[in-house]
Amino acid sequence: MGQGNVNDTFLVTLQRGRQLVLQRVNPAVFPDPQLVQHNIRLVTAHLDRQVRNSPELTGRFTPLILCRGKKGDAYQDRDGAVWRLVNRVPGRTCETVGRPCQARELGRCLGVFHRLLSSLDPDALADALPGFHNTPACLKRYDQARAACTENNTPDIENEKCCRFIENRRSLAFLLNDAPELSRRIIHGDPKVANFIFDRDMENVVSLIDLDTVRPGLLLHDIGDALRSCCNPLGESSRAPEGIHFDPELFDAWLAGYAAEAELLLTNRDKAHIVDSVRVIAFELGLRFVTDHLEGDHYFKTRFRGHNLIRAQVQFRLVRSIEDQFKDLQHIVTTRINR
Ligand code: GN1
Ligand code: MG
Repeated sequence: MGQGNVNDTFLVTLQRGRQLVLQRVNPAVFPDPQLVQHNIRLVTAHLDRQVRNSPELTGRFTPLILCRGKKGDAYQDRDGAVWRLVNRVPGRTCETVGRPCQARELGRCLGVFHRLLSSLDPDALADALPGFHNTPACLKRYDQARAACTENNTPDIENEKCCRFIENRRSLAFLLNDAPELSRRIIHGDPKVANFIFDRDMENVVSLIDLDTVRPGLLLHDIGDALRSCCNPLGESSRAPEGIHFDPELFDAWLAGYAAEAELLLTNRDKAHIVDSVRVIAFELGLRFVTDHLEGDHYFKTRFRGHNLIRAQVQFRLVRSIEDQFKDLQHIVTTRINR
């Protein structure tokens, strides 16, 4: 199932027709898959309790539920991989959205997710993926990969373009880390469009899945990540990076949806850094793709050599498009949520 870049996901249909989702957590990415399971256990139980206590959410947000077997909710394979089963939330997924009402729904659902988890202590969760969303560490790892690469072989032209882009924007990697007092909460860690479930008509978003990266983090990590995905109508695996742009209408609609649910979680500092957060997370993801290319494509699944470079170019185009519209986007933020 799905197009995950890291784990493997399967649809299981039982004899009587009930459907479940079976997942293998990639041990090459998550050093301790039992920690991932610990986080998911806490988060799913909390969401389930919260939704039961919020009648207005019935039918509007369906949480994932871990299936329990006789020996617990996880099976550890001989290769170290952890397997788990969850309910299948009926509905549809997509890689991109085009309509503002869909962007609004995506924002609303992430807002619900953040709001419901705001009553759970972030420190109860483990850091199951050290270094994740640590942009300066991503830059450092890129530097190391690049140094190792120029020693061994001659990099190609596309690669060089990406490297020049990174050189010109090194300071971007420190922007969120150096900003004081941004809100730290439990975050999803990977709220891209494909991780939300729409209903059959593609009108309402009913769930947020793929909880491997739930962790303590900045709300702005999630907000930036969600927006870099939602406001890119051509998608992160577009083969034509030249056409990529950051769509302000989708941005506006997403913010309206998020604010309706979770505006109270955001401080003025958070609000002031929303546009920056999108730029930083797009830059960070681009860095991660280039680094994986230089290291030989061992982290993200790729379909051809150079795939990670194209993905990186898409993210870098987004960064540029956000920079070109910076003032307008800041204005949208103030009209939408700086009341
Ligand atoms: C990876 O595996 P998947 O597709 O859920 C990655 C995210 C990236 C995303 C980009 C653990 O997510 O950080 O944003 O690809 N997950 C991990 O598509 O690295
Ligand atoms: Mg994921």
